[in-house]
Amino acid sequence: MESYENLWLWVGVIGMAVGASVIFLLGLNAHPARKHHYTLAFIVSLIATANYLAMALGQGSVALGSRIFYFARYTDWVFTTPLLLVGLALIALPTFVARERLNLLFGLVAADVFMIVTGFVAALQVDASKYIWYTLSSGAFIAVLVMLWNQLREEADRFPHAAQYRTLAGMLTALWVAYPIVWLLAPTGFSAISPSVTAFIYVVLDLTAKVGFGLVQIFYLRKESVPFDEQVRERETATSIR
Ligand code: RET
Repeated sequence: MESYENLWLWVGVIGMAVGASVIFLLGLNAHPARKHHYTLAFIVSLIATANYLAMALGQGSVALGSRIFYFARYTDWVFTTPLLLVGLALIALPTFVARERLNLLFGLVAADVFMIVTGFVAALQVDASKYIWYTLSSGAFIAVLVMLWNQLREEADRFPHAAQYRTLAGMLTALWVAYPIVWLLAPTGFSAISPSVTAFIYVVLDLTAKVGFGLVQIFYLRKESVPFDEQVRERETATSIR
């Protein structure tokens, strides 16, 4: 059974590497006004490739009490989850508006980084004190979701990607909510599921939340003949929109 755990980590390496390559190739002929979306999605899958490689090679984990602690999950998430949120925010808002919403963007990124760092501290504990950190991390997660579904959704509603934003935010919410549940069921929590089942669920979630989520965004963008920023500039004057 344990050998399957390693198999799932290699599926992560290959899946992320293939995802990164596809996104890179699609980015080669991307419209210059949309290139940053490809760059973000590419960096996310590249970071995941490296972290999955470290885990598959046995370098991204250490023995902790009776379990193996995969610290590389957190070195992945601490970089990739903020980038995923910024990518989503740049679907909601044209870049020239996003520049003026730094408070919201920094708030999202800060709450998200806080969530991953406190989640990392939770995973490091071998006694029940981990649930204190877990609760703190969950509080930050709720803050992220509140910002996505209140402030950012309200902003998105003023722009042409309102519908795409809702779909993507819905996809993100459904996938991200699964992580703290898996964490609780996994050896990090109650050990209700084995290490290999945990590795399997995480790799499915990670591939969908990174490569799948990136490709859906790219698909939306490629369907539009006029890039988002230009659509907004054409529709209204910059001053009336701000
Ligand atoms: C932890 C445990 C502590 C409580 C909470 C968590 C949330 C983790 C999340 C991770 C998302 C990861 C993604 C990865 C890449 O694609 C740290 C599991 C709330 C939401 C999207």
